[in-house]
Amino acid sequence: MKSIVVLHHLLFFFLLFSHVSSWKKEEFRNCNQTPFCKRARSRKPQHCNLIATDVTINDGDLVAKLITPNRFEQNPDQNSTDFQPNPLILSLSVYQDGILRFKIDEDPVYNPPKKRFQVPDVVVPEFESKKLWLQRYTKGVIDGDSGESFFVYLFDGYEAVVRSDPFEVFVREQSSGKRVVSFNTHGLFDFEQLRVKKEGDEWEERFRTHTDSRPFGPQSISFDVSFYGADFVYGIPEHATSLVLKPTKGPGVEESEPYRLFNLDVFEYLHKSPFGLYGSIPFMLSHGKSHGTSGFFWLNAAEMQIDVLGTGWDAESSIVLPSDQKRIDTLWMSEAGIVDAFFFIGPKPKDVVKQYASVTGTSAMPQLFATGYHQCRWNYRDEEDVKNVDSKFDEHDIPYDVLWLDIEHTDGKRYFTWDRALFPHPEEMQKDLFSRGRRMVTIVDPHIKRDDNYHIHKEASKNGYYVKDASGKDFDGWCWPGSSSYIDMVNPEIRSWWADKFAYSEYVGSTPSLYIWNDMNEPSVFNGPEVTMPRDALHYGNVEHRELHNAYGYYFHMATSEGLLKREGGKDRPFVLSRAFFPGTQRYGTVWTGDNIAEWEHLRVSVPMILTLGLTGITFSGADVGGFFGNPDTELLVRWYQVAAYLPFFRGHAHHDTKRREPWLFGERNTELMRDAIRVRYTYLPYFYTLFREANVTGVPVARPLWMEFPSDEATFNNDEAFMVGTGLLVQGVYTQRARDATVYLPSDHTWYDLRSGTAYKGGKTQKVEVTDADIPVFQRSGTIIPRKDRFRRSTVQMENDPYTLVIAVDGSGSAEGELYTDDGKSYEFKEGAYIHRRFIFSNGKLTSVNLAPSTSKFESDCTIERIILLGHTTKSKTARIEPSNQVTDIELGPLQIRSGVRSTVLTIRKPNVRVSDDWTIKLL
Ligand code: NBV
Repeated sequence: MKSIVVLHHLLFFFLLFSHVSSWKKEEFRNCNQTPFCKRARSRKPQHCNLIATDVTINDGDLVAKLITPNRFEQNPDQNSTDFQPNPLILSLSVYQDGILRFKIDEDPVYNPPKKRFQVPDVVVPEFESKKLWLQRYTKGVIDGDSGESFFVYLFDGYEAVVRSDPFEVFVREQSSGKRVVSFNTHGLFDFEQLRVKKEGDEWEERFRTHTDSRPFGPQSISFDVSFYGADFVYGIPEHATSLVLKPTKGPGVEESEPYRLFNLDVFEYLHKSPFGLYGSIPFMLSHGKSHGTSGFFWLNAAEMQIDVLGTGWDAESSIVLPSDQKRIDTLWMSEAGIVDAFFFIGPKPKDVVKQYASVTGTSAMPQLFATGYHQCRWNYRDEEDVKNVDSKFDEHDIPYDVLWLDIEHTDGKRYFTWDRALFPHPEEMQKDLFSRGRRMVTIVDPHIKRDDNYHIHKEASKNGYYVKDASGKDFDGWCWPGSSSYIDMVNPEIRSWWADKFAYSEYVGSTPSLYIWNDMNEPSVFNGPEVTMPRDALHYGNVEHRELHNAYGYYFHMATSEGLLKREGGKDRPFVLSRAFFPGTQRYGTVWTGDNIAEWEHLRVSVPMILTLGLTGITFSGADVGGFFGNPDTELLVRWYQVAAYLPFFRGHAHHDTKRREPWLFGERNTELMRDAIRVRYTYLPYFYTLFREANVTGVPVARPLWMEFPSDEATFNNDEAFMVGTGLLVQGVYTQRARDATVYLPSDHTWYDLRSGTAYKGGKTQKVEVTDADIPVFQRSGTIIPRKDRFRRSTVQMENDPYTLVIAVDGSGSAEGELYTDDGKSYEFKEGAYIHRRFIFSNGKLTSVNLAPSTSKFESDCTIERIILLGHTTKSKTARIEPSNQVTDIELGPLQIRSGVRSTVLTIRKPNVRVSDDWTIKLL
C-alpha cells in the first residue's frame, strides 16, 4: 500500500513538473473563462440606472440610498425572493489631507442571506482619527442635470460631489469646477446582490478539472473610475509589465486581457503580461501635466480585473464630459466583497503616496543589515556549504550581510525543523556567521505537512486551526511536503499561536540572528484550481476563500512578523520576506518579485515592477539577482548586480537546477565587477537608510520613477528604464548585451554629475554617455548632498563606526542640501527619539549641519566626516575653516569613487573630522 502511495506522489510531481517547462496559459483563467469578468466587460455605458436618494448626515458621514427608480413597477412583491434589486447604502466620509472614502453595500434591512466581507486589518487605526466629521452638505444642480447633487467640502479648494441622477461620485476643484477623479461617470456600476438560491439556479463554475460550488451565487461588483488631466496611469501590482499601464480595451487596442489581481504562484512568468502574479494592490495612480497626480484605491480582497480603457472606447455613449480635460477611464471588476473605495486628490505625486500611506500605513523601518547584500540559493546544501560560501566572500573581499536557506534545510519540508543530517548544529552555524556580523534567513511556508508526528500539524489539527474545505473538513492540498493543510491566519487567535512558534524554545535551533522568509503564501496549492486554494474553502467567521484570497498571504506575513517581534519581547525590528502581498504588507516586511528568469528582458522588467511596488506603498522590494530560472551569461549577471545594487532589496538567488553563480565563479575580472557593484551599494547605505527612514515616516518610496521627482517634465512620464534613488541619484539601467553607450534622459534644468567621471551634463536633454563593462551610468543631481561610507568592510556591522563622506553637488546658485538619518540600526528606540537626523545645507561656500532630531535624543555616535567632495564648485578655495573649533583643513584633489580603477579626481575637503552628531559649519576660505 505504502509503495502505491509513494508511486502516486512521484507520478504527481512528474506530471506537475515534466510538462511545465514554461508559462502555461491554459492553466490560468482568462477573463472570458471567468464569468463575472465576462459579464462586466460586456456591459455598455449607461447600464446603471441607480439614483441617490434619502441623503442625510449620519455619524459624520454623508449617507444615501441607491435605488432603481422604477423597481416597484418591475416587481411590486417585496416579499418575493426574486424581488430585485434592493436599495443599496452609500456612505461617504472625508479625511484630512484630501482623502475621500466611500462604501457601497447591501442594506441589512432587506436581510441579505449573508454579510458581505469587508477587509479588516488593513486600514491603520490612526486613520480613523483623521476623519473630518461632516456637519452638512449643500444641495445644487449641475448644468444640464435632471436631479440634484450634494456637495461636501473635501480639502482646500476641492469638493466631493454625489450626483443623484444618474448616480455618480466625483471630486472637483471648487473654483474651476474641473474634475479630478470620478466614479460611475459612464454608468458601468453593477452590484450583484446576494439572494437565496432558487430552483433552476446553476451556480457551480467549472475550470479544467475543478468545480467551484459557489454556494452563495453571483456577488460581483464592477464600476468605472475616471482620472482627469491624466496622461498616464500606474500602479495595481503585481504584473510583469511596463510602469505605464497600457490600455487593455478600446479602438486600436489589440484586444487583450484586463490587468488581473489574483495572487498566484506562476511558474516562469512572462516579462510582458497583464496576468496576475503573487501579490495584489488595487491602487491606481494617475499623472498628467495639467492636474498632476491623483489616486484611487479599492479595498477588496477578492479576485479583481481592471481594464484601462483606450481613448474612444465610449464613442457610442451619449455621455457628455468636458472636452477641455484629458481623461483616462478604467473599469474595475471584483468577484465579491463590497465597495470600500478611496479617492486621493494629490495633486503632487508625493501627496498621493502619502495619502495612500495614511490609510494603509508606511513601511516598517528595516534593520540596517537588511539593506545590505543577501546571498541565497535553493539550496545551500549543508553546514559545510554554508561555511564555504561565507568564507569565500571574505576571501574575495566581497561584503555581504545575510546567508539564506531554502526548503531543503528542513526535515522533510516540516518548517521550524532542521534536516539534522545536513544541519546538525544550526545554532553554532548561526553564531559562527554572526561572529563576523552576518545573519541567516530560513524559509517558513504556509503549507503544513499532515503528519501526526509533526508538532505543528498535531496542534493545528487538534485546535481546529486549519482552513476548511467546502464540506467543513480540514482542507487538504498538495504542496512540497505532500498532503498539506493551511493555517487559517485570518483568525487573530491563530495568528498569535503561530507567532509563538518563533520563540527560541519552540523553533529549536533558531537564534536571535535568524530571520524568516515566507514563500508560497498566495497560497500555492499544487493540485488546486490555478495552483491555489479552491474559492469555496472556508475561513474563520464563515468567510469564503474567494472573498479574501488576495489577503491570505498578507495575514501569513503579518503573523510571522509578529512572531519575530514576540520572540525578542518587542525589542528588535523583524525581517520577513514575503512573496504574496496586499495593501498594508509594507508594515510587516519585504517583498520580492518571485520566480523571474535569467534573461535580459527580466532584468529590464524588474525595474518597473519594483517602482510600481514603491508607488503602491511597498518600498522594500527587489528581484532575484541573476534571475531565478536558467543560467545567466556572465555579462547579464554582472549587469544585474550593477542595476540591483541601487534597488531597495538586494538579493542573489537561483533555482536548484541552475549552475552555482556566487560572484567569484566567473574569473577574476568578473569577480571584480560584481565586487565593485556590491561595494558601491555598501558605500551608499547611509543614503539608503536615510531614505528608508523617509519612507517609514511619510510613505515616499526609496526608488522612485523619474516623474515623481520631476512631475512637470513630460519626457519622464513613461520612462521606466531609469529611476531615482531619493531626490539625489539618477540610475540608468543597462539592459542589452555588449552595450557601449546609453541614451539617458536627464530631467529638468538641473546639472547632472556623472559619478564615474565627475563630468557635468545639462539637464532637460537626452545625453549619450559611454558605457563600459565596469558600471552603469549613475548621476548625482545638482543641489543635493549625499552621505556615503567609503571605507571597505565586510558587512554593515563592521561599518558601524566608520566615518562618512559627503558628496555635495552644487546647483547654479552654488547651493545644495541633503540629509542623514542614523540610529542603532536594530531596535525601536528610534520611536522614542533615539536617532541622529541632520540636514546639511551648503550655500555661499559654507556647509552647515542642522539638527532635525529631538534635542533629547539618546542615540550617540562617534562617527565623523572624513571627506567632503565638491562637485561643480568653482571658486578656488585652498583651505576650509571649521567652526566652532576654528581648526583649518586642506582642500585638494581627491578620488571621486571608491570603485577600483577609477582615476577621476575632484575637489575634496580632507579630514574635517567633525562629528555627525554635532552642530558645525565648514567655511571655504
Ligand atoms: O522554495 C523553493 C522556491 C524558492 O527558491 C523560490 O524563491 C520561490 O519563489 N519556491 C519558489 C518554490 C518552488 C519554485 C519552483
